[in-house]
Amino acid sequence: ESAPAETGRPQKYVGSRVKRVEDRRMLLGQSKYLPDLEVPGMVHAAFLRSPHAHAKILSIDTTEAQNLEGVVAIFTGADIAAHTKPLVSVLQRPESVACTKPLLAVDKVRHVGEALAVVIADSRYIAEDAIDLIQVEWEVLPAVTDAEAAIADGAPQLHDDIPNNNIGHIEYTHGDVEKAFAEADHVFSKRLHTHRHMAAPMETRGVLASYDAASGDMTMYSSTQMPHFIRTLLVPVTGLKESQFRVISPEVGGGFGQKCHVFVEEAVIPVASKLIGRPVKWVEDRYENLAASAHAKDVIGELEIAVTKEGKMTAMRARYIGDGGAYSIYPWTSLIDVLPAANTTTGIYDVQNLSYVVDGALTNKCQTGAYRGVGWTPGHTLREVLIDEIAAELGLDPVEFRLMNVIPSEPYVSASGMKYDGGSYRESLELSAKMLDYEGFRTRQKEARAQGRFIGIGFSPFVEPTAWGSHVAKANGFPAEFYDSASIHIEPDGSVVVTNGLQNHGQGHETSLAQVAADHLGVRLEDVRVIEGDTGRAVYGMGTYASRSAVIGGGSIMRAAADVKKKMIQMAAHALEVSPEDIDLYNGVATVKGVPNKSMTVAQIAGMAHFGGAARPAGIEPALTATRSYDPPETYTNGVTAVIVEVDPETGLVEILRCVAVEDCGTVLNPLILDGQVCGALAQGFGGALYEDLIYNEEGQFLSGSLVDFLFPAATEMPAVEIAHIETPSTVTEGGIKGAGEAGTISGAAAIGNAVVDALREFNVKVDQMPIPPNTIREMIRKAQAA
Ligand code: MCN
Ligand code: SMO
Repeated sequence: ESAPAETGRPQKYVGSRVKRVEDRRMLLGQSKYLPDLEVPGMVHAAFLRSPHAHAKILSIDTTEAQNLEGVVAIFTGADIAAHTKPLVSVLQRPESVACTKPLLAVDKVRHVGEALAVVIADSRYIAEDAIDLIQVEWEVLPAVTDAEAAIADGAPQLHDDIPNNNIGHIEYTHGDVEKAFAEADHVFSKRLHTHRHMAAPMETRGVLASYDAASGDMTMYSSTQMPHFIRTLLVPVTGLKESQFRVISPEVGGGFGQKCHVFVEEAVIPVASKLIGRPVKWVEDRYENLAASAHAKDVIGELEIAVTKEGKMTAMRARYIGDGGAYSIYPWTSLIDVLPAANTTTGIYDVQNLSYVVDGALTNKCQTGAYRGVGWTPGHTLREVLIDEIAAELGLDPVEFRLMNVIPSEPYVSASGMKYDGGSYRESLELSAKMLDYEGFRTRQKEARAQGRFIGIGFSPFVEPTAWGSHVAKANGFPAEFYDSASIHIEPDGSVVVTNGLQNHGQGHETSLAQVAADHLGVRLEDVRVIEGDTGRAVYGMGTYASRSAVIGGGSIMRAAADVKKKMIQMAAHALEVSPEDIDLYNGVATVKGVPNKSMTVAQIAGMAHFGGAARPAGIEPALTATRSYDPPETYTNGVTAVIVEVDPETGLVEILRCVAVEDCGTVLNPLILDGQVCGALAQGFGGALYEDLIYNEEGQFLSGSLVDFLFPAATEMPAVEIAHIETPSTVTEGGIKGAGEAGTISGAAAIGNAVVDALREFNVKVDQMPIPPNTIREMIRKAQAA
């Protein structure tokens, strides 16, 4: 089904449901993940981690542990600090306050699970046993576990150089917000706390580093989403030189944003390998991943909306307080949640008066960082749940109310300054309503109620910012440039190698980006090999996150392909004695237009390019290769998640009866992969709505340290998703592509929240937190009844 017709134009792999080339090795268990890797002489690491939320380290005694047979070395915080620099996390904007994280804690620990020593031993078992033999004397300090309390006066200070435990107080205003509120007929407000949850990738983190003293070369395997960029960021930390530092990301079993940071373990393990002169491997266990990687989306949001009596929203005033945990994550900072939440406050609505205040609190919990949908999720959930409340208060239909306020489908600049590149905002909402037969729904709802059933419908139309380019990075102060590059080589036999700086960890790049290359080169798909995730083999780039690979990877491949194709056509024209305009290069064959039997294969052209000597046209360099970069302007995907749920008010259980996903990500590369992205993102959105909650008690003890305590949905909890695509090509990106990786995780919780409220309409419940597991739904009903 994959190959385009041998004849007939235009050639198009892009847009077809090509099966993923990477699946065979995965389904057969042949993929090599980090834990599968073995290097001769390899030893194993385990980390000593804090049992306290906040404590001084008075002394640390490793003598007994050192003496255990099989222990190779032990490094404390002070030992590692002597050879490294700490991680310093700061945005390039004046409000951002720098936060320093030692690689291993030296004087003080600031959350349960923080690493303070590493043991290297012949086996992981021995290393773990030695960990138990290390004696630490602690002075336990009072912990702060509430974000609002943390930034209030008098809270225990976590870092000497961060007053008020606040890594950034940011204020923004656009338009005349005061006036709009003063003139409004109605003002509605809401507070909603999205609790911390996390990516919880099936594969945990892990590092294997091997230093070769003879050459000075470091090879590091890490389960990371950004091999080149962590290498760059580790240079000042480790003192290694980039030209002698190869980072390889093997098969990665899910990242979901968690693995697009630089973690202390990724610095400690290579440094330890260099110090002991042996390869060192560390594979994170599940407790470590839950307690000490990166949590996410812990945001308290408050939103006020001004509305006229005609139902037009005129202004929004928002406040977002993020709970960043004990350290501002490196390199993006823990403002990675609150800033995106603030930026998308107005969503798909035409509201030009906006103000927001953002605070980045630090508390004695695990750091928070990027996780699919980042802070768009909590901001979006707050707005969309409030919008349903407003519609109910005003006696308006929630879909109608939204349509009365929707932005035009043409390019539009939001009050926060985002440049939407056009989309199907109205159309997608109408389509989702149609797919759920919304017209007939209220009747069906009444009938169900008559039978004692509580069903409800919830709509959640979203914008998904994707593929941030460098100017978006700059506007926010993110410490990176967001271009990427692609390199294309046609080998002498005509087979094609595409490399880029992205990292495929489930998004099907080996297939979808090969489709782009094949189309734009005019070669056969089966001749294209896409290589990513290895600084030793692939051209430099920033890695895969922020739904950037289809747009930026695709765009740089298109550019490089155009250069290589032009050269192939020049060669073929020369050999076939026609002018380049007369050559049609398609599906691996260059043919003289109108003369089907006068042709050359790409293999013949490649042979000529590499070994053709005098047969090549004069003035044209040998070989067929090009490297190009792409740094896109802003592009925004849009769509709607809409669900029908049934709620049992007795037990608080929610069942998703139907789920509709309308997605508009411009030009679609591969609908099969895209559908997988849509469903996967929704599973995570629904997890955040119904199950996932990382809990600390008041002393800062972590209560969610296993997958028995931290629940997420499995296939059995997922509804069948009915997917529809609208294709509004981007007006600004190469090929009209927009990104698509995060939609369901942004929009899923609001859809569930709205549907639950709708199902329980007669109880008049309100959603003021996420998730809403059964006990919370019971609590919501009790609260509403008491009011
Ligand atoms: N796609 C398409 N047409 C488009 C856009 C995308 O066909 N217009 C398809 C392509 O096959 C593309 C894939 O969807 O390869 C994802 O594209 P894109 O939106 O560019 O996202 P990235 O490839 O940059 O992946 C990052 C994104 C993010 S930010 C998170 S978080 C996430 C996600 O991808 N993590 C994932 N999806 C994941 N899927 C898996 N299996 N594992 C993760 O860790
Ligand atoms: S959270 Mo996705 O890796 O941007």
